[in-house]
Amino acid sequence: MSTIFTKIINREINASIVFEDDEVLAFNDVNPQAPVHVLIIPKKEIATLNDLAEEDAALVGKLHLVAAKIAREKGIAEDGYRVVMNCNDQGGQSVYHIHLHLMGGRQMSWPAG
Ligand code: IU
Repeated sequence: MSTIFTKIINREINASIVFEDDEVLAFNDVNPQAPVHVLIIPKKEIATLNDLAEEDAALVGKLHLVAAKIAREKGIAEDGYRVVMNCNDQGGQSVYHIHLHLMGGRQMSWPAG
């Protein structure tokens, strides 16, 4: 089932886009939890981490490569940052289209809440 992220991909809803290619889109989170908070999503609709197929392995790897590229561009690579993907309700997932959160620009705490 499609989510609001498909509307962002299709430009039916505005987002502050920071990266795009034929497979991946990245945009600033509308409710940032850190000075840098970017969501990196595949254009392919995959609801949760549980729904990944073997054929998605390269795509998910690419999400991480894009995260690292954006981190470098935003100047947070050296100090450090966090990349996280929430899965289902107890994991804190609210939009059921997989996405990496790239967060940085402040000290992260651990364990995550
Ligand atoms: P989550 O891991 O599924 O909880 O993350 C969803 C994120 O999507 C969350 O950080 C929201 O602020 C963000 N978001 C957004 O950037 N734009 C939107 O239109 C909606 C959610 I809805």
